[in-house]
Amino acid sequence: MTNYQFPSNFWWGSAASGPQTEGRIAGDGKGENIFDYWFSQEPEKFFDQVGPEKTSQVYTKYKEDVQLMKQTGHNSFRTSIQWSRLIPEGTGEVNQQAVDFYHSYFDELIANGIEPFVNLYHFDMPMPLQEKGGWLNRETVEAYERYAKICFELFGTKIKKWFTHNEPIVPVEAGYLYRWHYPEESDMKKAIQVGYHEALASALAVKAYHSMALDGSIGIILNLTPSYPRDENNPEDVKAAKLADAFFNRSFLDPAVKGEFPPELIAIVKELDMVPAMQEDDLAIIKENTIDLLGINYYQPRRVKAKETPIDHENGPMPEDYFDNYEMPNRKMNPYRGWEIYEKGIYDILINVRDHYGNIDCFISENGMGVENEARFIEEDGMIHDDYRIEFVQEHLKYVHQAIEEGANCLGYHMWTCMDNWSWTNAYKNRYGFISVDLANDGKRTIKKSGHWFKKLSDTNQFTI
Ligand code: BGP
Repeated sequence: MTNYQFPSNFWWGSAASGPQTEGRIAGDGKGENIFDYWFSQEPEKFFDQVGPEKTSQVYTKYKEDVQLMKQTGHNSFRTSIQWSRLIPEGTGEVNQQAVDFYHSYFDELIANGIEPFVNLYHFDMPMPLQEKGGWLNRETVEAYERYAKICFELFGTKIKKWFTHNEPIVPVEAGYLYRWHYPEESDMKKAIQVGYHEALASALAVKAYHSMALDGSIGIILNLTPSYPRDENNPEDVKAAKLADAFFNRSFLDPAVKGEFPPELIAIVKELDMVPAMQEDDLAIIKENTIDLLGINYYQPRRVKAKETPIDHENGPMPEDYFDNYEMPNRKMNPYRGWEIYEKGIYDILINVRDHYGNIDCFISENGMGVENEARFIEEDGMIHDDYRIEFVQEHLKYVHQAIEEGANCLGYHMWTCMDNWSWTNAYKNRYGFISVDLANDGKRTIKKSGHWFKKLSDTNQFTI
């Protein structure tokens, strides 16, 4: 048996987002974002046709939910403000009901000993801004900067941990490369512009926050997918993995932490003649306004080999022109989500941040396992016995522990997610929470076995296996 002991002030908790949990009620003043709009147009694209207005009703149930967070050992919890709730048109009027809601939600958390971590953007572009191009349009960067400042002014004395974006690569790849999310385009030039504007918007928010001297920290949350070459001794595979890493990880990690885009990516963008539209001071703004704190979402690795398949010139260019994805034989999979489970990846990320990113303050801001039809694991006590989730967390925490022992500056671990929530087009297909949500029964909440286990872990700061 080995005992894994964590630092005494370690952040234990979970993450969620506004659009995936709050829901909408008549008269709440919320404006439409791209997911509300997309669902209204094409509900068949969402699992079981469950849309974002339903979700887990946190807007009305947050007091009950905070008690459940307490019972599952949370000392911290991340959610996001919905831009389209706070400023329904994206620009212009602030919705007072939203201000009251977020104040009350955050107060409830604080009063119960749970520190709220607040993110500003979680894929939820207000529709009036999307109609003018969304992140493609420079005006969105300005509107976002104003929105960020309003958030800091309204909630800055209460909230001490801010994040500019969650997984900014997702709007790039999902909206403008692989057609997973609205506006379902595939256009490298647009994708580059979107990514560039998001990185710039982040730096502008960091700048605004620091100028207000608010006695907290600001960071960004990135989904880092370590890129492993098929064969470490094959230079072509290694090169392919490096380029995949530049596209999907360093594209945001480098500007956020070092203030510079990776040279490999700049070279590709120039070679493609797709340098984004920029203004004179932009690069200086990015250089001078780097983050204080890095949130790391880790779900799966990326395995890569040298390009073997022909380049699709008709539909390109695409990142995959520079590498092929590699399916490693015998890899461990989460079959429901189709993602590989590779626990050591979390260690490799933390060591990379230690060695190449100045060992910046960081924490695991998401990690988790989505499983379909968890009702089959309900036992006589009425509880979902999700032993697989406990094992998943333990196996990842072993590696987090090892990285900390070796000097990584990892300050906490947040699970995705607190209670089952709405997963974009997958809606409620895969469940991730410590707490189940029964959609057929007015969203009734029940703590899963993993939630009780997590409480013990958080109370004692350790586990033994
Ligand atoms: C992350 C997102 C979350 C969440 C999670 C699970 O990428 O930050 O919003 O959804 O992944 O993924 P999915 O919902 O696609 O199953």
